[in-house]
Amino acid sequence: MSKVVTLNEFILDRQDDFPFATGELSRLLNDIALASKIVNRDVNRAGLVDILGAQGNTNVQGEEQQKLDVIADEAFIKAFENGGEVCGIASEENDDFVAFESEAAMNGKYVVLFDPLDGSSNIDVNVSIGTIFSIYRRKSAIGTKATLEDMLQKGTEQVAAGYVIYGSSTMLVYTTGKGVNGFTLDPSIGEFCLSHPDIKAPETGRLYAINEGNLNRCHPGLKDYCEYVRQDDPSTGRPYSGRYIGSLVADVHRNLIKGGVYVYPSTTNSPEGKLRLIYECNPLAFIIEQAGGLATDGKNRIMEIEPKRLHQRVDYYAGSKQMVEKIHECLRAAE
Ligand code: P6P
Repeated sequence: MSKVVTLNEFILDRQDDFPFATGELSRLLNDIALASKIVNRDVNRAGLVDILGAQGNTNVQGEEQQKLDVIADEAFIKAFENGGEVCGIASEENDDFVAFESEAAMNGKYVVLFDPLDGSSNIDVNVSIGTIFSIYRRKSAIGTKATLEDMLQKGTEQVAAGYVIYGSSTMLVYTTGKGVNGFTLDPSIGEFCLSHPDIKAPETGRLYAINEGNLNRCHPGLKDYCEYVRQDDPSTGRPYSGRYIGSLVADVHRNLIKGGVYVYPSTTNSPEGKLRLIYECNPLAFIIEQAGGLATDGKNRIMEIEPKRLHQRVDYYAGSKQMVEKIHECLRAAE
């Protein structure tokens, strides 16, 4: 039986991956892992304790805040504020960014942008949900309060990114720009253990994740793509399959492992798209590109988009390289 490598051991072994880092990024990744274990515990108890059902508030997106959303948001903010590596955060659940005010935090080198619990509408029906995080070096001076400019950096500036999927098992998947590695939580020891080293997304696949209910309200090229996947894959003679979980992290994770594509286009209802650039699309794009896939807005790399607003939304086409390229072909042909 091969040696169990815990996340902590892996991060320490890979310390040299972070040039000039003196351990802060390692400690920050461990803080995220700890907060994920706390959220995992609450997600697993959701059906038992009175934390199901809406908190009664609505978040900045106008979505009813589930109690677990709020619990997860608070758990991660507390971990970042107390960890001493982070000077400020921006959360998909909060209207504005937060610049921490303690002296220790203001000396933090990093900012974290995150979606504490994506897919939360699935909580009540026990479908996998996820946390998504993105880590940047601050641009403002050490010792000062974090600024909006710290939060609005291009995805190419990320120093690390990842997600936690609370599913049949709980996994933490992250990259620091040196490949993608996945860790599965072993509840018997409370440790994330290396289970998916060096994840590479298959160049192509048979699974496509799109809400076909939007087809009459989005780019006509997507109708052509959905017509294309109704035929067998010409290169294998095998049929495609639609797999849309309605939980971004779960769809993206499956496509990374098995090959596939996830699409959320802008529609007449959501002219800018639904998914948020800095909390969801950029961190997942970093992971997907590091695993050999593509993540675009239908034309350009997601990570090249200059963010203008915290809650900016974008069109999102992400997953196996050849499948994203095929969609680009359909979009161009229909223009
Ligand atoms: P729709 C969840 O709210 C989410 O942001 C993603 O996790 C998911 O892929 C998408 O929205 C589902 O949206 O409009 O198809 O229900």
